[in-house]
Amino acid sequence: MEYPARVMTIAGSAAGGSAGIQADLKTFQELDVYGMSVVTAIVGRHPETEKNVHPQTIEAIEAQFDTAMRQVGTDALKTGMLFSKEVIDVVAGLIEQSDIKSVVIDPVMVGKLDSKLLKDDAIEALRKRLIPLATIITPNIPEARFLLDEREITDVEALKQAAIDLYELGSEYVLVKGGRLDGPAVDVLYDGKTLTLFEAPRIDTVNTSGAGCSYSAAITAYLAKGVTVETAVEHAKKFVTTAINHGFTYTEMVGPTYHAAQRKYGDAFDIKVEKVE
Ligand code: PXL
Repeated sequence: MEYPARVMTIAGSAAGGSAGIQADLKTFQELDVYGMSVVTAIVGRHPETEKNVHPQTIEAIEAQFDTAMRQVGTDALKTGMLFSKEVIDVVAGLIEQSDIKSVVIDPVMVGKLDSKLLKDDAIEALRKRLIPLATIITPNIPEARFLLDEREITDVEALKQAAIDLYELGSEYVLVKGGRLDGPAVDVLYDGKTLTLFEAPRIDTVNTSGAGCSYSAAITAYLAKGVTVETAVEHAKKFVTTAINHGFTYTEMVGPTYHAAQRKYGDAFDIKVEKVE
């Protein structure tokens, strides 16, 4: 038997099941890779105290990473919600000491339901310590703006320029996701030489909680399987677009994407891939 490729997520636990570790593990399972997790914090709002982020200790974070690496090892790693400068520094150290081939950094900052998922003083550590270790970073528009200079990003031209400028932070690839623009959902990939545009149709739904987590988890899964970054992004965008297309909600709150959609309903979407020299 050929064993599945191994993937690890270092991220927050989202109690509602749509985002964070839960979205990552569901995505990993759908794409037939062996998923492992390091929980950095638990996100769930207490009805009386209103406390929403419950950080784990550095000891607990290191223990999870060490256990997963010794029991299994990993081919690819993604990071999601890291929350504090201290956690970012520790995670950067763990990555530096490992020989993990592919590292996907999703610079998670704010959740769909407006949870603050990164402390203000952590942004410098993200920029200086973690992003230079990345194979690929996957900011959405608010995250790209925050990592740059708060510039406006209101069209695909600005998305391309943001990708070019973010490349200076030292990752091998930058993927800036244009999901918040009007029109089709265009993402821009930059490798220091070539801009590649990935376009999917816009889907009219509010139930996209965890879409970004699931997208970067799918990229991680495909990289673990050994495809190129460009192919990983294309396949992952197809996966997440299909999951968004079948998004739903159990309540009046913003609901999850449907991770099983591609398996159950097949690929509904072709991703248009266009290279710009
Ligand atoms: O979707 C961003 C996100 C990431 N990680 C965790 C979250 C959320 C959004 O709520 O809770 C743990």
